[in-house]
Amino acid sequence: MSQFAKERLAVYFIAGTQNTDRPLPELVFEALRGGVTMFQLREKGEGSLHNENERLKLALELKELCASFHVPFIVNDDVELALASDADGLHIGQDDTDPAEARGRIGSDKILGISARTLAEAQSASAVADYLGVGPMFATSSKDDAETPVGPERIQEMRNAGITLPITAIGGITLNNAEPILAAGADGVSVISAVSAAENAEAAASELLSVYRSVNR
Ligand code: TZP
Ligand code: MG
Repeated sequence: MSQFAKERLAVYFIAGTQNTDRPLPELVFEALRGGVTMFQLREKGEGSLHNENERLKLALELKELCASFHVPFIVNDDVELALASDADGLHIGQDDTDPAEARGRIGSDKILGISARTLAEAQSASAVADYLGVGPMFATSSKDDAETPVGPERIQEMRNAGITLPITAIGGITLNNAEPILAAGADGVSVISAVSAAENAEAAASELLSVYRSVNR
């Protein structure tokens, strides 16, 4: 596993072409200016790019943008794209590539994130992941096939059971509900709409960072 610092998870912005009417790099640039600490390209669902060359071109542009802010660039699900763009890491869900296979393909120096909704999933992912994405915390409209929300209690349950891996919470997280999630033992929050649908993405990112800092000082 890579030397992954959990502080990277403070404010994890996730987005794809489908989440904005504007050019994605423009939105990501604003989020980076606002202080997001990690970015994931999640090019998925209705309105997303399917052409391989277009996906790679976008990934390379976003990777460079993130690098200029010293922010890790993570690719969701698509191992080929992560490799082709030399992304800093890969994030996979329970129905995606097998975790051990994914780790083997990206190598030990890259960041591997795995979605875990249950304690059993978290325990099994802990063998190969650098961090866990736990959720959905709350109801969300950003993921078509999102399962029933588990709430911040699930993070507490994982911590009580001895899961020590860095955890980012995901699903329906906003400025107004981030604090109890961090208090429950999450190392940070992952958001799509709280930043991508905000009137001012930079301000939204910076306000989320302020909540993180107010809990972690
Ligand atoms: N995985 C679980 S919930 C979710 C993903 C990708 C969507 C999160 O989006 P939002 O807009 O922050 O609820
Ligand atoms: Mg998936």
